[in-house]
Order: sequence, then C-alpha cells, then structure tokens
Amino acid sequence: MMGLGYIGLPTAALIAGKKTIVNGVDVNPSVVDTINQGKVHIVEPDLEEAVSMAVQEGFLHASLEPQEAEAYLIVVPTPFKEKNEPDISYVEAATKAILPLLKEGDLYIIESTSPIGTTEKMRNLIFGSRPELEGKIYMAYCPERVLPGNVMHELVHNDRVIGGIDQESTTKAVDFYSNYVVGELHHTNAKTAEMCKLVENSSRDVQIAFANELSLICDKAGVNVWELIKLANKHPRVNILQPGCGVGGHCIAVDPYFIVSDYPMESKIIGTAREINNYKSFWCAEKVQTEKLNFELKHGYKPKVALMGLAFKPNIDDLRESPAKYIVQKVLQNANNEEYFIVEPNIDSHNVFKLTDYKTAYEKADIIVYLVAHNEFKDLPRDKNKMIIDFCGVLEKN
Ligand code: SAJ
Repeated sequence: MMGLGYIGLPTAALIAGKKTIVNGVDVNPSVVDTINQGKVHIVEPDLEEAVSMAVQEGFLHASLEPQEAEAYLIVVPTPFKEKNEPDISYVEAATKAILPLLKEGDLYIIESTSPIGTTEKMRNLIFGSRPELEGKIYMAYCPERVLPGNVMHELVHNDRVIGGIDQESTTKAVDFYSNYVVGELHHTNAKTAEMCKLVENSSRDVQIAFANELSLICDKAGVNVWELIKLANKHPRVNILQPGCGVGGHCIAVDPYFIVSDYPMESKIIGTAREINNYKSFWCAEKVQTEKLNFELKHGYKPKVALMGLAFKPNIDDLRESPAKYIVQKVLQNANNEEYFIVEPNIDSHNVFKLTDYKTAYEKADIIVYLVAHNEFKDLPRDKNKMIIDFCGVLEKN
C-alpha cells in the first residue's frame, strides 16, 4: 500500500483484516512509527481498532520503503501546482519506488484521484524502463469513493468502478477487490474509471453551486432560500442540494480542476461552478463585515461577533480547504481580534486561532454567524436579542 493517508491506511487495515499481509509504505517516518505501534494519525471512526488489530496479528506492517508483493496499490495525494494544474509527481514517485520490485503476474492499481490518462502515463513509465514486463503485469485504475467520517463502512459497501489497461487487467483487479468489497464491482477501461471519479465530484460541485447561486439571488430578492429549496424539492423530479458558505475539503473543491485544466474550452459549467462556490465564501466574509458595520451604526457600539465553525463540513474536525476557515481568516484581516470569538467544537486548540467554547461565544456575542451546521449549534437557545447570520441553515434544521 503506497501511501498511508486518509484512504491508504483504512484500505490497508481492511485488507489486512482479511488476513492478507500488507506492507504499508509512507514517506513520513512518524506516520510509519505510529502505525507500527498500532495507533493512527487520522481521526476516523473505527479505524484505530482495525489498525491496532491488524498490527497485533502481524498482518499490517508499515515502512518507509516498499517490499516485494503480488499487488501494489498507489494511494498517494495528487495535489495542485500553480494555476490549478494537477500534480501527479507523488504517483510517479510511488511507481518508480516499486519499479525494481515488479515481476510477472503482479497487479498494479492506482486509487489516487488522477487526471485522465494517468494510468496510461504510468504504463509508459513502467514499460519504458522494464520493457520485458509488457503484457506480463496487470494494471488498473480504481478510484476510492468513500465519505470522510464513514470510511470503514463505505470502503466495504460502496460500488467500485474498475478500469484496466486491458481486459485481463480489469478482470484481475476485479478479482482482487472482490476479496474485500461487498458493493458491486463495475468493469470498464482505465480512462473511463479515471474520468468517472472526477465527474462524480464535479457533478456534486455543480449541484452545490446551483444551490449557492440561489442563495445569492434569494438574499437580494428577500426570499428564504431554505424554504424555497424545501418547496422546490417537493416536485418529484427536482432535488436541489443545500447552500452553504462555499465548498471545501480535499476532493470536491479540487477534483473539478483536474477536468478544467485539461479541457478548459469544453468544461464551462464545471469551471463556473468552481467560481460560484469560491465566490460564495468571499461573499459570506463581506456579508459579515457589512452586517457588523450596520449593527454598529444602528446601536452605537461595536458588537462582539461569534464565528461558529471552522471545519469544511458538519461534525468533523477536518479543516482542509475549509470555506469557514477562509471566511474567518478574511474577516479577521485588519480587524480588532478582540471583537471576535472563534468556535470549533470538534477541535481542542488551533495554532493560529484562539478558540472559545461554543456556548460561551453564543452567550457573549451580539452577532452569531453560523459557518458550519455542527449538531451542537442546532441545540443552542434561540435568543431573539441576538443578530443571527445563518449561512448554512442551522436554524432551519431543528
Ligand atoms: N456541501 C454543501 N451543500 C451540500 C452538500 C455539501 O455546501 O448540499 C459542502 C460541504 O459542506 C463541504 C463540501 O460540500 O464543504 C464537500 O462535502 P461532501 O460531503 O459533499 O463531500 P466530501 O468532500 O466529504 O466527499 C466527497 C464525496 N463525493 C461525492 O459525494 C460525489 C465522497 O463520496 C468522495 O469519496 C470524496 O469526495 C472523495 O474522496 O473524492
């Protein structure tokens, strides 16, 4: 297992749990040490138990260098270079690391979200330096589709799309996953599987952009967007998602760019959706500043503002690409930080922000800004004397 992050480690634990010996490889020595102690570096329900058992029973061992195996899974990050271009250098590096170990009959699978054509590129890389392996090893792409917070369940139960560089590779990879996955395994080719992953997340991004666009229109029109969407969704063929303060996380806010950067002329809706969702975060930050000023003009004193939530979505502790965090940063720029309370009930402390307990912040603030619809916030009392700015429908969900 090349990469022991949010997907690699749970997958390694799952496979090891079926009594298959897994060598987990990561470039980070502290990750390797942590896992070999049966511990984890990621917050994910049920993961620690699975890793601890797999390590104790001797089926999972982590190291900095790969060892010879029959199947190699590439589960490393594919981040962005400047100008929103995908960077597949980790996939390349992981592939180069196993290159000397590959032998006839081996299976090579990429799970990392990748630009269309990456499996083909890795085929050229492998056979370019090991031509004797051409037609002798199996290569496939099989994207992960799990939702953070529900990874251990979804790894087993979600359907998988599996695309080989040829029929034999697809069949071999399907056989491999059938040992661990009870969801349906769908056969295709590598390029379609690569694109399928990007399209799934782009589709969700476009749908959220539609909801966010509605929220901007409704703000001007004086219509409650939450009620509007609830009513529109009563139509049997309409299913609008929820607006929020933007789209975050390391998948939906990123993957559409993999398409846009390669097909800029053709991917107009996908590109525009990204712009709308990014703009929504900027708009929210501006709105907080404007409403704070309005309050001051009306009441004659500077209000205290509670910024409620930093995570990228409800009930998690993950702040990566978080629109809430972006809004907090933007609002605090050139502001008097004493006037703000920053709240994130899912983390104890933060290296930049001084956090306040959510109940204290609610009590002391004049303006409450809901940035993330965490469950805790829904149970707070409804104090009519406070100004509430609800970007994510906390008040609608009770
Ligand atoms: N969001 C909204 N409105 C909504 C739904 C979500 O604003 O109605 C926002 C969330 O607050 C968050 C962002 O979108 O900021 C993304 O959250 P999410 O729950 O939609 O998705 P992720 O990023 O946690 O996981 C997604 C999933 N993909 C799809 O649902 C198509 C997951 O299945 C993928 O495996 C994952 O991306 C991934 O790793 O690619």
